[in-house]
Amino acid sequence: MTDLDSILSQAQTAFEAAPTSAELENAKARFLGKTGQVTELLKGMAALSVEEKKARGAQINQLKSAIESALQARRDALARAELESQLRSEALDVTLPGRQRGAGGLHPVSLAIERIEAIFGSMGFDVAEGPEIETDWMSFTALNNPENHPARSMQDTFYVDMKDAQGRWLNLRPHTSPMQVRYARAHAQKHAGQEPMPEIRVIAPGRTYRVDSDATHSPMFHQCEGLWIGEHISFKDLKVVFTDFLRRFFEDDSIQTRFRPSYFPFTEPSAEIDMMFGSGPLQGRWLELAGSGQVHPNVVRNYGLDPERYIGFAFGMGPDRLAMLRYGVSDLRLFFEGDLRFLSQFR
Ligand code: 2NM
Repeated sequence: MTDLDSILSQAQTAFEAAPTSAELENAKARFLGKTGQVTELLKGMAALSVEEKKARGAQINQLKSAIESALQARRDALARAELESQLRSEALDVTLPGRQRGAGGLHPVSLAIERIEAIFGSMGFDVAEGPEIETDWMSFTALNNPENHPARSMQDTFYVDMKDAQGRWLNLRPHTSPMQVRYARAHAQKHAGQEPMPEIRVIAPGRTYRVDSDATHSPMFHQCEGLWIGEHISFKDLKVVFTDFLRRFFEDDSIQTRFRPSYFPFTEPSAEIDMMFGSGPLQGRWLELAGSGQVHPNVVRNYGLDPERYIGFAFGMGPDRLAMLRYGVSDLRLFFEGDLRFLSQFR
């Protein structure tokens, strides 16, 4: 191998080994630069005769152009590689679906409560609001629960480890009745001396709490109670109002209702309300749906009203259960797990 062949192969090896354009240009300087090997060869020709210069010059020029084409080949290869890696890193799949901000939606239980409020609203019922932490008197005493009633026990009711300003123990309300007691007392006070007192027509939807947890009970659940008090409100009105409500809630005029005698401390007489769909997958089965009754005279007295004059009915139902029936949900716990795959189906 001549000295020229050796330089060419050194150049080819150096160019191939250059990983970037910048390093390739450095390698180029070692062969073609001012002090590069080819330039040094040309300088070395000064001492040669004219004949020798001709032959040697031609060989060196050949070497120079061979090195230049090796350099150009490597430049092209590096440029291609750089372009390819840029294309890869900036790749854009225009067939991907666009990114959107997800639209929010109401929880199915909220949807059920909205339906309940709209239907009772159309029948002249106001919507009560009230605190979730209550006094013993509001949760139990006002509702005619005796001092030793089991509902007051810690097995059934969550107590708050705190007393109010009057030194009364507090609890997480086990039903929404306290909202109705507060509403009725405010109503009685507001219309004191007015003849006749306008009727009380109100529903009380909201969160309630009991020490209970399994497939059909959650320690936090929802209730919606209703109350209609006037001078001539009877059980017949309860039957009409509640049956009409159910038919509108489920959009099914073939729904039938049944009132079964029962017991609650706050109503006398009391009844469980069962319903039966006239069509659909649940057709022909009685389903327990609500409790109800004529408000007990002691409770009417606690509203601040004369039970000899004012009478009416109350009922209580579970919006969670109504939502399960309306939307075909089989497990109550799904409502409270916050899983968007479940919840977004109700948007
Ligand atoms: C129920 C069942 C029956 C009810 C009673 C009252 C009040 F305040 F008038 F005493 N509110 N709600 C009631 C009656 C609730 O839930 C199963």
